[in-house]
Amino acid sequence: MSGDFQDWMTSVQARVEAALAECLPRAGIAARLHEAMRYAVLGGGKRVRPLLVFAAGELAAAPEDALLASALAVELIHAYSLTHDDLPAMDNDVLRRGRPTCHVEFDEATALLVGDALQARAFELLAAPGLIAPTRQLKLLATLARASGSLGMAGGQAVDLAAVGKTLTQPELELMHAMKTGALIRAAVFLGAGCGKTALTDSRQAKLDQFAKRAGLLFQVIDDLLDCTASTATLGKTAGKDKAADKPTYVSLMGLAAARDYAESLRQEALQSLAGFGAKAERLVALTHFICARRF
Ligand code: GRG
Repeated sequence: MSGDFQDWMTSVQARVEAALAECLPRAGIAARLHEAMRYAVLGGGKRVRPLLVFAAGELAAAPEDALLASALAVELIHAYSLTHDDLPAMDNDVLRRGRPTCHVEFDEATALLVGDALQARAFELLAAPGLIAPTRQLKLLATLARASGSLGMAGGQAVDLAAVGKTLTQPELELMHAMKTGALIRAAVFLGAGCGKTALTDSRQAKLDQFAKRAGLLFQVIDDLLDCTASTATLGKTAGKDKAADKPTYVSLMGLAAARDYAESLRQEALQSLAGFGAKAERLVALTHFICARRF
């Protein structure tokens, strides 16, 4: 990782971290809920989706305030999804980011409400007046809503829950992940570039979307690899969960070596999609390598 990219990443993460802490309520009438929301969001996390928002924003010289609102919105949706995913009715996990999951630290009802409230807060932030031209802002809101809903993340989660104990074909597995993990990553990239004052040309937008789809899938294949190769201590969440829960993954479908090769081919495809953007795509290129090199 170049020093320049490391500096950029640290600076974006610090800005996002501070803004996340600022945008979530403290105390008040629903003090316990607010405390749990802060617990779910502020306890670590790589902030990959906010980094993608900011990196994609460089393609369109997007203004900082719109990028920050988009980054926060996407990260709050992500934090809500993890909180709900960990619930006993779903993945039933007790460890997240090296700490007890939200329902363990608080209780199940509170964890449900945390997800609900984070989702609402995400859209409230992205709807802030004056971020960008209203018609373009509406497009960002609609994109994030669609990516989060039954045709995106929530739908992918439903397919995932129904797939336990089944053997999926590669196209079926791919579609599930495109929805469950990929849709939000794709939305992060779309929002970042969409914050620019002028829209990308249709062909550039298509190339960027191609990148986002490959990067989303790459993120998931790496996640599957880490689940069976890394330790619980390194991951900060229970390792080996996919196998224990009899979940179809890229590793169960194709084996460890082939899953590694597949990740490498996805990396190459993602990078090829960015070729026409030149130096403006430098951060997205570095983030693609970062996604591959991540250890947790
Ligand atoms: C409950 C509606 C609903 C959806 C849940 C995202 C999700 C859908 C489930 C999480 C299951 C999972 C482990 C998916 C693999 C990819 C993924 C989202 C990993 C966690 O994201 P990271 O690595 O986490 O970005 P940090 O902690 O760094 O934010």
